Amino acid sequence: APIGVFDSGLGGLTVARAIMDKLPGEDLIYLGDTANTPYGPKSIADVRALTIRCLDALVEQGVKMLVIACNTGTAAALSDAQERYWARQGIPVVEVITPAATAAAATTRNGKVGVIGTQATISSGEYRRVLSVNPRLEITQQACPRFVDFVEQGITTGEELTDLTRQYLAPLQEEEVDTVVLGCTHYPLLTGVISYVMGPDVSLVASSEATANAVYSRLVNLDLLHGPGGGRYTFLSTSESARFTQLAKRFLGPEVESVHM
Ligand code: DGN
Repeated sequence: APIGVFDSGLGGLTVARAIMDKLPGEDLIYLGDTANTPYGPKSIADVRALTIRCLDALVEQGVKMLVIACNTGTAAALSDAQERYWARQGIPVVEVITPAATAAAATTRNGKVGVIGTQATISSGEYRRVLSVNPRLEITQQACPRFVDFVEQGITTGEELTDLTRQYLAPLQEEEVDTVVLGCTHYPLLTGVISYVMGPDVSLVASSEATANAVYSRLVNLDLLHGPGGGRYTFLSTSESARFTQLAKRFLGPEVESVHM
């Protein structure tokens, strides 16, 4: 059975990409809620309802595991999803916040961790909650609401973006964080400018990488690895597909030619 990967739109393709790279033998169904993207500015209650509806749709496709590839969706629906799918139906749920927080805790040397994400993700305080389990860590959060728009317009460099990045990241620099969690699916595409502004001594933790590692170990622990021979990918979106396919190139790379709706 395939792994079901959900995101509010396209950004989760960075997570899908990382899973495809680490687990080339697995089938994958991706569902992007492009009709309702972006989730970032919506209320937590709205994001929760939209997320559960999409996860239900993936369960109907017969997935063996759910991956909430969206940070905003995770922030809103994590505990509901664990209860609904894992506790009641035995379908494991992997999300993006815990793996990224764990990776950040392992990466930081001075204990000062910065978290950036959408407005809803930062307001939810979920990253802070998960990271605070470790009393050694000092956490600085910053919402970067305009980053998603830049990425979706294909702008990942340039003066305007660099200035905005300096502005957003100033509080993290003031606190002298040595590790930054890229707490949004779109931000791996901005690692160039974020690294440039933060400097070479600061580590960036992408939730996509950390999540793919978590998917791997969960599948092994539950004895659900398919093994070699799979690798069939299906990409679904909740709105018309032309823009999805065009933008998907930016996130997924060459495989995007095989996108079917
Ligand atoms: N996928 C969302 C996230 O990871 O927070 C970003 C896109 C959005 O819906 N704003």
